[in-house]
Amino acid sequence: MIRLAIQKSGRLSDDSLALMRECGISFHQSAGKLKAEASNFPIEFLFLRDDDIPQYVANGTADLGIVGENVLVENNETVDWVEKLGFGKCRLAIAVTRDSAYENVGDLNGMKIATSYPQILRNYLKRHNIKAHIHEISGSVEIAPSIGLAQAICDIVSSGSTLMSNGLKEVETVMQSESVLIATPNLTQSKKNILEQLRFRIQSVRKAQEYKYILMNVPNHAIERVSKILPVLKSPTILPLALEGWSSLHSVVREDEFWRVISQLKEAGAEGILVIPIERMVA
Ligand code: PRT
Ligand code: ZN
Repeated sequence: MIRLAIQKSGRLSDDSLALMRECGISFHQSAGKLKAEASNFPIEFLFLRDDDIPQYVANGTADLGIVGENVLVENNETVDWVEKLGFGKCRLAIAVTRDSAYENVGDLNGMKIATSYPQILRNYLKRHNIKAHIHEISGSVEIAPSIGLAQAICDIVSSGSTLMSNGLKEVETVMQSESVLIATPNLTQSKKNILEQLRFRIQSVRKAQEYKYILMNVPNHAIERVSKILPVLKSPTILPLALEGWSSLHSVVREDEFWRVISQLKEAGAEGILVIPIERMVA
Protein backbone atom coordinates (compact mmCIF):
# COMPACT_ATOMS: atom_id res chain seq x y z
CA MET A 1 0.00 0.00 0.00
CA ILE A 2 1.29 3.44 -0.96
CA ARG A 3 0.00 6.72 0.47
CA LEU A 4 -0.57 9.74 -1.79
CA ALA A 5 -1.16 13.23 -0.39
CA ILE A 6 -3.59 15.34 -2.44
CA GLN A 7 -4.85 18.89 -1.87
CA LYS A 8 -8.01 18.69 0.24
CA SER A 9 -9.91 21.48 -1.42
CA GLY A 10 -8.52 23.95 -3.87
CA ARG A 11 -7.40 24.39 -7.43
CA LEU A 12 -5.53 21.10 -7.65
CA SER A 13 -8.08 18.86 -5.91
CA ASP A 14 -10.45 18.08 -8.77
CA ASP A 15 -7.73 17.51 -11.35
CA SER A 16 -5.72 15.32 -8.95
CA LEU A 17 -8.72 13.11 -8.22
CA ALA A 18 -9.77 13.05 -11.89
CA LEU A 19 -6.28 11.86 -12.84
CA MET A 20 -6.52 8.99 -10.33
CA ARG A 21 -9.92 7.98 -11.74
CA GLU A 22 -8.60 8.17 -15.31
CA CYS A 23 -5.84 5.84 -14.14
CA GLY A 24 -8.61 3.34 -13.41
CA ILE A 25 -8.35 3.74 -9.63
CA SER A 26 -11.71 3.53 -7.80
CA PHE A 27 -12.32 5.04 -4.39
CA HIS A 28 -15.03 6.66 -2.37
CA GLN A 29 -14.31 10.08 -0.87
CA SER A 30 -16.53 10.83 2.12
CA ALA A 31 -17.07 14.49 2.91
CA GLY A 32 -14.84 15.70 5.72
CA LYS A 33 -12.69 12.55 5.83
CA LEU A 34 -8.96 12.97 5.71
CA LYS A 35 -8.27 9.57 4.17
CA ALA A 36 -9.72 7.36 1.44
CA GLU A 37 -8.58 3.94 0.30
CA ALA A 38 -8.81 2.66 -3.26
CA SER A 39 -10.70 -0.58 -3.84
CA ASN A 40 -8.77 -1.84 -6.87
CA PHE A 41 -5.20 -0.50 -6.49
CA PRO A 42 -2.87 -0.56 -3.45
CA ILE A 43 -3.13 3.17 -2.75
CA GLU A 44 -4.68 5.40 -0.11
CA PHE A 45 -5.20 9.14 -0.33
CA LEU A 46 -4.47 11.67 2.35
CA PHE A 47 -6.24 15.02 1.93
CA LEU A 48 -4.17 17.98 3.12
CA ARG A 49 -3.60 21.70 2.61
CA ASP A 50 -1.22 22.08 -0.31
CA ASP A 51 1.37 23.94 1.80
CA ASP A 52 1.71 20.91 4.09
CA ILE A 53 2.22 18.36 1.31
CA PRO A 54 6.00 18.82 0.73
CA GLN A 55 6.73 18.37 4.43
CA TYR A 56 4.50 15.30 4.82
CA VAL A 57 6.21 13.70 1.83
CA ALA A 58 9.71 14.70 2.97
CA ASN A 59 9.22 13.11 6.39
CA GLY A 60 7.57 10.00 4.97
CA THR A 61 4.11 10.47 6.51
CA ALA A 62 2.97 10.30 2.89
CA ASP A 63 4.94 8.34 0.29
CA LEU A 64 3.78 10.49 -2.61
CA GLY A 65 2.22 13.89 -3.13
CA ILE A 66 0.69 16.07 -5.82
CA VAL A 67 1.56 19.73 -5.43
CA GLY A 68 2.37 22.87 -7.43
CA GLU A 69 6.02 23.51 -8.23
CA ASN A 70 5.62 26.97 -6.66
CA VAL A 71 4.79 25.44 -3.26
CA LEU A 72 7.49 22.83 -3.65
CA VAL A 73 10.28 25.27 -4.44
CA GLU A 74 9.15 27.69 -1.72
CA ASN A 75 9.15 24.98 0.96
CA ASN A 76 12.51 23.59 -0.16
CA GLU A 77 11.96 20.13 1.37
CA THR A 78 14.00 17.15 0.24
CA VAL A 79 11.73 15.08 -2.00
CA ASP A 80 12.10 13.29 -5.34
CA TRP A 81 10.39 14.83 -8.38
CA VAL A 82 8.68 11.98 -10.22
CA GLU A 83 6.54 13.40 -12.98
CA LYS A 84 5.05 16.70 -14.15
CA LEU A 85 1.28 16.34 -14.40
CA GLY A 86 0.29 19.16 -16.74
CA PHE A 87 -2.53 20.75 -14.72
CA GLY A 88 -2.53 23.75 -12.33
CA LYS A 89 -0.37 25.67 -14.77
CA CYS A 90 0.48 29.18 -13.66
CA ARG A 91 3.44 31.47 -13.16
CA LEU A 92 4.87 33.37 -10.25
CA ALA A 93 5.26 36.94 -11.46
CA ILE A 94 6.19 40.40 -10.26
CA ALA A 95 3.64 43.13 -10.90
CA VAL A 96 3.67 46.88 -10.32
CA THR A 97 0.95 49.53 -10.49
CA ARG A 98 -0.30 50.16 -14.01
CA ASP A 99 0.90 53.78 -14.03
CA SER A 100 4.41 52.85 -12.88
CA ALA A 101 7.30 53.95 -15.14
CA TYR A 102 8.90 50.50 -14.69
CA GLU A 103 11.43 49.67 -17.41
CA ASN A 104 13.52 46.75 -16.23
CA VAL A 105 14.34 44.52 -13.30
CA GLY A 106 16.78 47.10 -11.93
CA ASP A 107 13.82 49.30 -11.10
CA LEU A 108 12.93 46.89 -8.29
CA ASN A 109 15.93 48.21 -6.31
CA GLY A 110 14.70 49.81 -3.11
CA MET A 111 11.08 48.78 -3.66
CA LYS A 112 8.89 47.08 -1.10
CA ILE A 113 7.50 43.87 -2.64
CA ALA A 114 4.60 42.00 -1.03
CA THR A 115 4.46 38.22 -1.49
CA SER A 116 3.49 34.85 -0.02
CA TYR A 117 6.62 33.40 -1.65
CA PRO A 118 9.50 35.09 0.23
CA GLN A 119 11.97 32.28 -0.39
CA ILE A 120 11.55 32.16 -4.15
CA LEU A 121 11.49 35.95 -4.38
CA ARG A 122 14.65 36.27 -2.27
CA ASN A 123 16.51 33.91 -4.59
CA TYR A 124 15.22 35.70 -7.66
CA LEU A 125 16.33 39.11 -6.36
CA LYS A 126 19.72 37.71 -5.40
CA ARG A 127 20.21 36.23 -8.89
CA HIS A 128 19.48 39.64 -10.40
CA ASN A 129 21.55 41.50 -7.83
CA ILE A 130 18.57 43.52 -6.60
CA LYS A 131 18.24 44.96 -3.12
CA ALA A 132 14.54 45.23 -2.30
CA HIS A 133 12.42 44.78 0.83
CA ILE A 134 10.33 41.64 0.97
CA HIS A 135 7.06 42.06 2.82
CA GLU A 136 5.59 38.64 3.55
CA ILE A 137 1.80 38.36 3.65
CA SER A 138 -0.28 35.23 3.48
CA GLY A 139 -3.21 36.23 1.30
CA SER A 140 -4.79 38.96 -0.85
CA VAL A 141 -1.34 40.02 -2.00
CA GLU A 142 -2.76 41.86 -5.00
CA ILE A 143 -4.34 44.60 -2.89
CA ALA A 144 -1.04 45.52 -1.16
CA PRO A 145 -0.06 48.33 -3.60
CA SER A 146 -3.46 50.01 -3.51
CA ILE A 147 -3.44 50.23 0.29
CA GLY A 148 0.12 51.56 0.34
CA LEU A 149 1.67 48.41 1.80
CA ALA A 150 4.09 47.86 -1.09
CA GLN A 151 5.04 49.21 -4.51
CA ALA A 152 5.12 45.79 -6.15
CA ILE A 153 3.87 42.25 -5.58
CA CYS A 154 5.14 38.79 -6.43
CA ASP A 155 2.20 36.41 -6.80
CA ILE A 156 0.66 33.58 -8.79
CA VAL A 157 -0.86 34.61 -12.11
CA SER A 158 -2.79 32.50 -14.57
CA SER A 159 -5.14 34.53 -16.77
CA GLY A 160 -3.89 37.89 -15.47
CA SER A 161 -7.40 39.17 -14.76
CA THR A 162 -6.81 39.51 -10.99
CA LEU A 163 -3.84 41.78 -11.65
CA MET A 164 -5.81 43.80 -14.13
CA SER A 165 -8.78 44.31 -11.85
CA ASN A 166 -6.43 45.53 -9.12
CA GLY A 167 -4.76 48.12 -11.36
CA LEU A 168 -1.52 46.15 -11.67
CA LYS A 169 0.66 45.11 -14.62
CA GLU A 170 2.89 42.07 -14.86
CA VAL A 171 6.54 42.99 -15.42
CA GLU A 172 8.71 39.95 -14.62
CA THR A 173 8.17 36.18 -14.63
CA VAL A 174 9.88 34.64 -11.64
CA MET A 175 9.00 30.99 -12.36
CA GLN A 176 6.60 28.83 -14.35
CA SER A 177 4.70 26.21 -12.40
CA GLU A 178 2.48 23.18 -12.82
CA SER A 179 1.45 20.28 -10.62
CA VAL A 180 4.04 17.58 -10.03
CA LEU A 181 4.02 14.13 -8.51
CA ILE A 182 6.65 13.92 -5.77
CA ALA A 183 7.92 10.99 -3.70
CA THR A 184 9.63 10.55 -0.38
CA PRO A 185 13.30 9.63 -0.77
CA ASN A 186 14.15 6.00 0.04
CA LEU A 187 10.85 4.31 -0.77
CA THR A 188 10.88 0.60 0.02
CA GLN A 189 11.20 -1.73 -2.97
CA SER A 190 7.55 -2.79 -2.76
CA LYS A 191 6.41 0.85 -2.75
CA LYS A 192 8.74 1.61 -5.65
CA ASN A 193 6.99 -1.15 -7.60
CA ILE A 194 3.57 0.37 -6.89
CA LEU A 195 4.88 3.81 -7.88
CA GLU A 196 6.13 2.39 -11.19
CA GLN A 197 2.69 0.93 -11.94
CA LEU A 198 1.07 4.26 -11.10
CA ARG A 199 3.53 6.18 -13.28
CA PHE A 200 2.89 3.85 -16.18
CA ARG A 201 -0.84 4.52 -15.90
CA ILE A 202 -0.35 8.29 -15.56
CA GLN A 203 1.85 8.35 -18.66
CA SER A 204 -0.73 6.34 -20.64
CA VAL A 205 -3.49 8.75 -19.63
CA ARG A 206 -1.43 11.85 -20.42
CA LYS A 207 -0.29 10.51 -23.76
CA ALA A 208 -3.88 9.65 -24.70
CA GLN A 209 -4.91 13.23 -23.92
CA GLU A 210 -2.51 14.52 -26.58
CA TYR A 211 -3.76 12.20 -29.31
CA LYS A 212 -7.05 11.63 -31.12
CA TYR A 213 -8.40 8.75 -33.13
CA ILE A 214 -9.59 10.07 -36.48
CA LEU A 215 -11.71 8.55 -39.22
CA MET A 216 -12.51 9.96 -42.63
CA ASN A 217 -13.93 8.91 -45.97
CA VAL A 218 -11.52 9.25 -48.85
CA PRO A 219 -11.95 8.52 -52.58
CA ASN A 220 -9.53 5.71 -53.44
CA HIS A 221 -7.53 7.85 -55.86
CA ALA A 222 -6.81 10.36 -53.03
CA ILE A 223 -5.68 7.85 -50.38
CA GLU A 224 -2.02 8.31 -51.08
CA ARG A 225 -2.23 12.10 -51.02
CA VAL A 226 -4.27 12.15 -47.79
CA SER A 227 -1.93 9.63 -46.13
CA LYS A 228 1.04 11.86 -46.89
CA ILE A 229 -0.60 14.92 -45.32
CA LEU A 230 -1.68 13.08 -42.13
CA PRO A 231 0.84 13.35 -39.28
CA VAL A 232 0.17 9.71 -38.34
CA LEU A 233 1.76 7.73 -35.54
CA LYS A 234 2.58 4.79 -37.78
CA SER A 235 0.54 4.03 -40.89
CA PRO A 236 -3.22 4.55 -41.39
CA THR A 237 -5.72 1.69 -41.50
CA ILE A 238 -7.68 1.64 -44.76
CA LEU A 239 -11.02 -0.18 -45.05
CA PRO A 240 -13.24 -0.31 -48.16
CA LEU A 241 -16.63 1.41 -47.96
CA ALA A 242 -19.74 -0.26 -49.40
CA LEU A 243 -19.80 2.63 -51.84
CA GLU A 244 -17.63 1.75 -54.85
CA GLY A 245 -14.39 3.78 -55.14
CA TRP A 246 -14.33 5.03 -51.53
CA SER A 247 -12.46 3.94 -48.40
CA SER A 248 -12.55 4.73 -44.72
CA LEU A 249 -9.17 5.83 -43.38
CA HIS A 250 -8.43 5.47 -39.64
CA SER A 251 -5.47 6.80 -37.75
CA VAL A 252 -4.09 8.12 -34.47
CA VAL A 253 -2.67 11.64 -34.63
CA ARG A 254 -1.54 14.35 -32.25
CA GLU A 255 -4.51 16.67 -31.87
CA ASP A 256 -2.55 19.90 -32.35
CA GLU A 257 -1.00 18.58 -35.57
CA PHE A 258 -4.37 17.38 -36.80
CA TRP A 259 -5.86 20.88 -36.61
CA ARG A 260 -2.85 22.19 -38.52
CA VAL A 261 -3.53 19.94 -41.53
CA ILE A 262 -7.33 19.76 -41.54
CA SER A 263 -7.85 22.17 -44.46
CA GLN A 264 -5.25 20.32 -46.56
CA LEU A 265 -7.08 17.04 -45.87
CA LYS A 266 -10.36 18.47 -47.07
CA GLU A 267 -8.69 19.93 -50.15
CA ALA A 268 -7.20 16.52 -50.90
CA GLY A 269 -10.69 14.99 -50.92
CA ALA A 270 -11.30 13.73 -47.35
CA GLU A 271 -14.94 13.91 -46.21
CA GLY A 272 -16.96 13.08 -43.10
CA ILE A 273 -13.98 13.55 -40.77
CA LEU A 274 -14.57 12.28 -37.20
CA VAL A 275 -12.29 13.05 -34.25
CA ILE A 276 -12.63 10.66 -31.30
CA PRO A 277 -10.96 10.87 -27.87
CA ILE A 278 -8.68 8.02 -26.80
CA GLU A 279 -9.02 6.75 -23.25
CA ARG A 280 -5.52 5.26 -22.77
CA MET A 281 -2.47 4.82 -24.91
CA VAL A 282 -0.33 1.95 -23.75
CA ALA A 283 3.19 2.00 -25.17
O1 PRT B 1 -6.15 25.63 1.16
P1 PRT B 1 -4.85 25.38 0.49
O2 PRT B 1 -3.67 25.97 1.21
O3 PRT B 1 -4.69 23.92 0.17
O4 PRT B 1 -4.96 26.08 -0.95
P2 PRT B 1 -4.40 27.49 -1.49
O5 PRT B 1 -5.48 28.50 -1.35
O6 PRT B 1 -3.07 27.80 -0.92
O7 PRT B 1 -4.10 27.17 -3.01
P3 PRT B 1 -5.04 27.16 -4.30
O8 PRT B 1 -6.04 26.08 -4.22
O9 PRT B 1 -5.54 28.55 -4.60
O10 PRT B 1 -3.94 26.84 -5.40
C1 PRT B 1 -3.27 25.62 -5.41
C2 PRT B 1 -2.21 25.66 -6.50
O11 PRT B 1 -2.83 25.89 -7.77
C3 PRT B 1 -1.22 26.80 -6.40
O12 PRT B 1 -0.17 26.53 -5.48
C4 PRT B 1 -0.68 26.87 -7.83
O13 PRT B 1 0.31 25.88 -8.03
C5 PRT B 1 -1.89 26.46 -8.67
N1 PRT B 1 -2.55 27.59 -9.36
C6 PRT B 1 -2.84 27.62 -10.69
C7 PRT B 1 -3.00 28.75 -8.83
C8 PRT B 1 -3.56 29.49 -9.89
N2 PRT B 1 -3.46 28.76 -11.01
C9 PRT B 1 -4.13 30.80 -9.59
N3 PRT B 1 -4.61 31.46 -10.51
N4 PRT B 1 -2.99 29.23 -7.57
C10 PRT B 1 -3.53 30.42 -7.31
N5 PRT B 1 -4.09 31.23 -8.26
C11 PRT B 1 -4.67 32.55 -7.77
C12 PRT B 1 -3.60 33.63 -7.55
O14 PRT B 1 -3.10 33.54 -6.23
C13 PRT B 1 -4.37 34.91 -7.76
O15 PRT B 1 -5.08 35.30 -6.61
O16 PRT B 1 -5.56 33.09 -8.69
C14 PRT B 1 -5.38 34.50 -8.80
C15 PRT B 1 -4.84 34.87 -10.15
O17 PRT B 1 -5.53 34.24 -11.17
P4 PRT B 1 -5.78 35.01 -12.57
O18 PRT B 1 -6.38 33.98 -13.44
O19 PRT B 1 -6.71 36.15 -12.28
O20 PRT B 1 -4.43 35.48 -13.07
ZN1 ZN C 1 -2.05 26.78 0.33
